[in-house]
Amino acid sequence: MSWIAILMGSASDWPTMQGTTEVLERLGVDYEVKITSAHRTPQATMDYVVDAQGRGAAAFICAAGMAAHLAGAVAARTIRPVIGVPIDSGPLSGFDALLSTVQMPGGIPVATVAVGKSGAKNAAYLAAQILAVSDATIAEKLRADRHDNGAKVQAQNERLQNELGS
Ligand code: RP5
Repeated sequence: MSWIAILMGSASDWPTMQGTTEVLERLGVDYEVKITSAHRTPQATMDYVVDAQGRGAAAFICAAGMAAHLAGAVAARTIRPVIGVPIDSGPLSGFDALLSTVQMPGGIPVATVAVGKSGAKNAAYLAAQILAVSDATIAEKLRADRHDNGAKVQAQNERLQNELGS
């Protein structure tokens, strides 16, 4: 069974990254989540990447704030897809983490999602979409989720039109 490895640089990233685990659970995707830092625990981070890859992790989601090098460091060590979530911690509100995560040199990609909570959710959707290429059950859950999202917007519009009396 394929699963997703989620890494984050600090416990302070967890409130944001709970958005990732909530989506993965809804979509029936297995995952592990670990606090490990490119700067503060570099060897443990590399050891975990090798171990997780050996145990079948299909993709890595890496969240970090400030000088966010976690996703890039992981991408340097694996050819599994790496998704980077820039966290809006620190005085620059995530702009620093966005640039640190997205500006990878050619050949070592990090699929970088939006800063903060939306990015945390989309990292889960993107990981699920990667698994859905070869997993029909996850593909069906993704289709149902898209349908529900559309239905919510339509319901919002109907309520607005009723309020406006149109
Ligand atoms: C990054 O520095 C972490 O990913 C976190 O977003 C930020 C601040 O870390 P803490 O000082 O809260 O541990 O490495």
